[in-house]
Amino acid sequence: MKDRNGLSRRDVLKLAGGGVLGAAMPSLSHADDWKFKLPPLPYAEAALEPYIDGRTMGIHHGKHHAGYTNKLNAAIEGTDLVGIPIQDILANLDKAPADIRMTVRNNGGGYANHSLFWQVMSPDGGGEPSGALADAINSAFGSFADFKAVFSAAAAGVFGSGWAWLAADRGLLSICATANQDTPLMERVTPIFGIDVWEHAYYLHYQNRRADYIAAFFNVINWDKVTELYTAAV
Ligand code: MN3
Repeated sequence: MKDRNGLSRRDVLKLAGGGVLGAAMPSLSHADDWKFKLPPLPYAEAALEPYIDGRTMGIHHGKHHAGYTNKLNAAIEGTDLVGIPIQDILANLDKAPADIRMTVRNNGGGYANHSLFWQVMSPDGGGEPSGALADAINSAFGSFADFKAVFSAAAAGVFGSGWAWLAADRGLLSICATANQDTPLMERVTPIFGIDVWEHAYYLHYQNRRADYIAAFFNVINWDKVTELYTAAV
């Protein structure tokens, strides 16, 4: 059942639990509580060197990701989207007001994509997954080496700016690519890791050598975190 805003009863319950009531009665000190916050990097900017340089990480997080976050907040301020979790906003872009829909798509996607991206990298990363995720990768792609080849080709094949993803649709793993800041969340599929292939992610260190950046990325993948996300998604 949909109300006049196109929200189902379930959406409205989510809204009530997600902070709209709080946003309607702001206190002075909590007036900004509804805003999406830039998550801190879970390691030092230079921690992923030599694979990803600290200056790139600093600009990428402190300027690009911060920019998406601020523009997303500015776009949704005062709208019905306040208080809705980002994955629900992105899965229901058709319900966003038409005049801000593209801004929310680009900056909400950028906010969500980078929030995931920092988590799936680690200075202690690399190697191969084990356990349930390894089984799922072997089952879907044949072997880890086959998976790596297909994923790397997807990332190399993005024309212009975008992402390549490993996504879990219930138990089923798939590799896909998206343009700009689009995300599998828009298709209600859960990304469990992805690589940013916008030039801002690698140009300072790798210039036009995107393939070298993709190869280096495999040395910092945080498979423990990806396994956790996979387990949560299935
Ligand atoms: Mn980026």
